[in-house]
Amino acid sequence: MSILDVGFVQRFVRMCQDGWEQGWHERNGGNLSYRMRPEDIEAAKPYFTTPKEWKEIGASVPGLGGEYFMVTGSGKYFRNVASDTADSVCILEVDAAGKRYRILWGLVNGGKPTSELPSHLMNHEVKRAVSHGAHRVIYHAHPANIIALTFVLPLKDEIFTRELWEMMTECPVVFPKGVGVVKWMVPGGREIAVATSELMKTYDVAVWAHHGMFCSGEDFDLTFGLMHTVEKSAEVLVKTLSMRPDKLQTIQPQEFRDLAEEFQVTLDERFLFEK
Ligand code: 2HA
Ligand code: ZN
Repeated sequence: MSILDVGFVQRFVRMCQDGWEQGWHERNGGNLSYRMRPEDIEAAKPYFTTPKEWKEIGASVPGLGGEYFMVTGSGKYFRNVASDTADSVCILEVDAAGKRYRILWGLVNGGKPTSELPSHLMNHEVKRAVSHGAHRVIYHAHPANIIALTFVLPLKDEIFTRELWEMMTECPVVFPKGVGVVKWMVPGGREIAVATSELMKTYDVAVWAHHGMFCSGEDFDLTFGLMHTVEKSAEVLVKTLSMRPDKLQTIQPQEFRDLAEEFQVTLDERFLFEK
């Protein structure tokens, strides 16, 4: 047995590999974090090394005091996570106040957790609260089609949500709450973390203009599937806009309402405006 045989570690590694194979993680692009369950901590504990020193998170997350996370490393490549897991990712513990962290396993050749740690942890704090503990995965990637759309669509939640919903019938069922959009900001800092976590109170998806996307979910499959669905829809929109700037036909507001009733999801009327 090694820590690489533990279930959550295998699912974490597989998700990194899946994202790499989608082409969403050029070079060191993107990052992934997982809030560990008590049974994950128990299973991983025998492999923990001597804790590293406590470091500042760069954000305050009191709602995550004492929680453990597996996260990708800053500057590490998703491409290498499967072949060199212990070099590429780490397990960290957040202190009781939610201000500092320390590494308990991984990043064996040195390094730090993801440069987007403030965004990840602030998103986890919000999602843990609003989902009553259900959400555990925060995923950041650089999918090309959603990024392309941030150059041609107004950076408004209503516009992005409606356009993405129209492109594939399953979309309103997969992300009924819609998507939020963050204007261009310097990545890695507190400001973009605050803006993103504000959107995460409402949405499970935040688009970062000219950069990429953040998704939140209960487990690895749901969170990867969410990123995959939004990006697929964005791809259809890019293809459609490339063929002709206006749609000849599309799904209508009343048809969305019919869909919502059949699939028992609630769609905010904010997104069902008449055009
Ligand atoms: O390089 O994606 O946003 C990691 C990132 C920063
Ligand atoms: Zn990024």
